[in-house]
Amino acid sequence: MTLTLDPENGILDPCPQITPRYLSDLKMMFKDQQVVDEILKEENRLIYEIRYYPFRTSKSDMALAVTRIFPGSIGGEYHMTKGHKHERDDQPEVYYCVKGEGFLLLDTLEGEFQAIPWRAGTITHIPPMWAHRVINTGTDLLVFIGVFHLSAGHDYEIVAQKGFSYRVYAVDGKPALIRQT
Ligand code: M6P
Ligand code: ZN
Repeated sequence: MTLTLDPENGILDPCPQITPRYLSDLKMMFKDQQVVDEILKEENRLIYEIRYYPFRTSKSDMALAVTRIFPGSIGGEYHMTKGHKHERDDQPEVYYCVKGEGFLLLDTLEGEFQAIPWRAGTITHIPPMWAHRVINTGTDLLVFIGVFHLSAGHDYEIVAQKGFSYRVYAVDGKPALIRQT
């Protein structure tokens, strides 16, 4: 199976499934809930979209997902993915940044944390059991590819409960990692 990705806009062809993520879908992930509520009164902003393709074979299934995060911030906090940990403890993932700039946050949610600076061309292996979240700190679209086993599963609940150790804010127009207590 061969797919085509337009690196300029992150459009995948063919693409059987597109999942849009609006502010209302990741409301709880941003720190400033008052600002979230104020924005939601005006508009339910589209933060990012996931284009998904499952590669099904007789023995082992993989999946590819292309995510396009639009630029912007909520209460000074840059647009980001919801972030998840895999339900299966033995499942890693590879992320490849196709376009844009930002950070990949990796967090065990039990004290260990890494922020990987990202730009077009960066490839990061995400080990099993590490939660992962991508932040768009640029003024343009951030596009990245994720490749993982179809059975890995997404645990969003644990991320919502425990939270990442750091948040990424725009401070004087530049990204700053702020430790969460
Ligand atoms: C990558 C993959 C997908 C994931 C997407 C958005 O493309 O890891 O499995 O759905 O990023 O991340 P999230 O699910 O955390 O919103
Ligand atoms: Zn994942």
